[in-house]
Amino acid sequence: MSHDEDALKIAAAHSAVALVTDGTIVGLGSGTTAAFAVTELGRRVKQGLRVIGVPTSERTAEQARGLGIPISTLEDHPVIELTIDGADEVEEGTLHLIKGHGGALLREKIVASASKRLVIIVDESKVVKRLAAAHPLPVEVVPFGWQTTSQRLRSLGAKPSLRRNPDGQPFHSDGGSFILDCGFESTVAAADLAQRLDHVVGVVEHGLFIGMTSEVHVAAATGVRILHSH
Ligand code: A5P
Repeated sequence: MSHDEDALKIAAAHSAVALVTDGTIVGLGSGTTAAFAVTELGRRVKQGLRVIGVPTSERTAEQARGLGIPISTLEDHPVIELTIDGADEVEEGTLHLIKGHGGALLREKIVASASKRLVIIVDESKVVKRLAAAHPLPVEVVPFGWQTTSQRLRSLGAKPSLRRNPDGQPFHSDGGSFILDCGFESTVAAADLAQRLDHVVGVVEHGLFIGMTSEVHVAAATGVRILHSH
């Protein structure tokens, strides 16, 4: 990761964390950009800001604990005022997203769906005209019979590849699922594909976040611009 890329992630993260006010229940996203937001939130908590964080992954929970950010669960805080999270791709205009490159998409989607406001932080390279043209779509599947599920995804036009750890073993999400990274050769109509994926037996969740984004803080060398959903 270059210094410049980190600087953009930090700029987007700080822009979003500036929205957090005293007493807010905040959803804490996962991934490298969201980690910068958690760091900034930790800094403000040390200065006296009172918040409760609901983390979207074990890794984020550990980071938040280490920074002294009080954390809780959806059981205790079923409604989250504001969630700040990263994304792999943001579709221009619609603000539909691809998430899950970091493997936390299920918990991220559950927290996002419980949030009044979903604020996405990205650098400008992640804003695209069409989703899934450049990056695969992560689809979380039950390990049992995953090959059968993979075949079903092929019939929807996907080219699924089982995500593996560096040691060659299958990657497991925090919930113990596998992830199939699905490339698509032809253009994807994201909302339509999401609906189809919702009905595939064996799919736990997929990384298409349709109509969930409230705003996107996009960092470029010239500054941070904010895209709003309509
Ligand atoms: C985690 O599962 C993902 O959804 C991340 O939010 C997404 O991959 C963005 O990650 P980076 O900020 O590390 O690029």
